[in-house]
Amino acid sequence: KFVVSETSIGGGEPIQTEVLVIGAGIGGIYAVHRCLEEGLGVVCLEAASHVGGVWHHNRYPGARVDIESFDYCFHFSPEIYRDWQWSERYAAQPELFRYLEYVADRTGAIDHIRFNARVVAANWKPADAEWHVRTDTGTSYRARFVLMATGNLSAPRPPAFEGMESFRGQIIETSSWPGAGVDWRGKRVGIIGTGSSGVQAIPVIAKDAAKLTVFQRTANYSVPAQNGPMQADRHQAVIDDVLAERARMMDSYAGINALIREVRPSTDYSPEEQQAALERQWQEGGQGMMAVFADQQTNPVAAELVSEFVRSKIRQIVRDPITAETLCPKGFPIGVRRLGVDTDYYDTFNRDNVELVDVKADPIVRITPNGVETASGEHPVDILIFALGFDAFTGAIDRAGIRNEKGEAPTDRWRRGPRTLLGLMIAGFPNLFMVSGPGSPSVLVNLMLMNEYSIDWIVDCIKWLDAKGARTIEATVEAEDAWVEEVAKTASHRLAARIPNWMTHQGEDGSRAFIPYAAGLKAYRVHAEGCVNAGYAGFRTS
Ligand code: N01
Repeated sequence: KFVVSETSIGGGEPIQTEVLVIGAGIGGIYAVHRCLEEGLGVVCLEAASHVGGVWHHNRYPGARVDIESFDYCFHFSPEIYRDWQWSERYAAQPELFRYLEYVADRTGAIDHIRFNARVVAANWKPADAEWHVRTDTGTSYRARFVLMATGNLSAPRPPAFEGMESFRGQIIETSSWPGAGVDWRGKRVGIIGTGSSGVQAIPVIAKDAAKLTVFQRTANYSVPAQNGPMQADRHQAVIDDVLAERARMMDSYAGINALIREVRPSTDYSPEEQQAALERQWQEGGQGMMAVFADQQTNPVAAELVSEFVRSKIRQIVRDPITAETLCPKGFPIGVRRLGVDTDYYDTFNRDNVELVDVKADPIVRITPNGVETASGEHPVDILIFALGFDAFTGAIDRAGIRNEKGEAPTDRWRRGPRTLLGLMIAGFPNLFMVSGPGSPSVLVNLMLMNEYSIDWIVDCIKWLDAKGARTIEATVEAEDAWVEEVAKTASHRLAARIPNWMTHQGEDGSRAFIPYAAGLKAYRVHAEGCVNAGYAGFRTS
């Protein structure tokens, strides 16, 4: 029902549209819906055969959201919110995928999405004040505006291990899990990568594999989700007034209920009270572990208190002391990398069929025909799974082949980190909008809410341009410079900005920049709305 191949509409003449949306994930679906509401001509191009974005591609076993489902869904429509019943506190990938199909269908967005259409080139033509866009099937589009709804974590980081081509078994990436499924029952499985994807997949695969070998480079902090059926009363409380809830969440740091709480600095508590608060949070489960104390993301002592609590849990759960110690994250505090939210992750290492290989101490040398060779010897496997993460933030932007009138790519000037105005536009690239791009709170907050906010801002901006009879809008270099400075300033006191991870940009000149805007959604809105109220200050129109 949902598959409309782009080739079926391809033709010689470019297809004209006012707005061209790239990507039919969470952002793309909502962007199409908002354009339709405002009467803007819109086409959405999606490389995959279905909507869903990351929730289509990341079909690995155990994949589920790490923010509670009644938060991690669209809030713009009380009717849609009311009519979709989540079955679990943390919905699994198949349910999230069905939900996004449902919203695309219910809003009518689906009729404006062309599937199997990967954008390979987008060139700004100043004479026409239009973007000329081409897909991999050769179909061309001319659009006044391009909206990059391509996601920050959508371009997989491909495995590049020596000897991969010699492997005789099956190679799989969590970020592009085969639609037909994978049968690992009774097989020897190896998995490389223990980030959010790895910690979710490992417990599920371990249950049926003959043997699971986990190759861990950096131990990551993870906490139990304490998943279960959706708590109907909590869900109902939101249904009763969805728009008030939306406003409340937009007025918070992250738009995540587990993080909206009055907390005091760790120094306000006695050691016993600190441990009791941490234990309560462990039993509650989920991302709330990031917000037990007000100072845990800025004060190294508070951060270490929470970190050591989680390490003590790992040591309690994992029976073999050497394995437990290898699983204990060290050298960086909890929260500076994305916190894993799991079901039975640490307990999985008590199973007889699970082996942990510390590839920092025992590095991977190459992939062999039979498995993975580390310095200490060969680990034979039948299936090798890579959970290596993403070319975050810039990967999807680079892959779309965007060029301005000078032939520059958006990231050409990003050698010391992304340069954007509000994570929405890039100087030198008129009429090109990014949805929740680098320099917005993006991955630090609930992306459902973030995308709604970003897209509402963009659509309002297009309406404003139309009302004043302008054809183009572009960020000025000065405003972009000022925003880059603001982003750096807000990150400067955060521990996360000091530790290399996928949220930090490492420049070849040794520079390091924290990519998201770190002061949260509420503070971001002050800037984004201040800009609008000042007549789109920092933007130039023509
Ligand atoms: O990727 P990651 P992810 N040799 O980059 C390892 C979101 N997400 O897909 O840390 C050996 O976190 C790497 O090791 P190291 C969420 O925002 C959300 O798991 O670089 N190992 C690391 O262990 C998340 O943060 C959900 O030393 C290598 C792993 O691969 C983000 O996506 C679920 C290696 C990559 O971890 C990314 O998560 C899933 C090598 N050469 C993802 N190269 C939910 O909502 C890399 N690694 C629950």
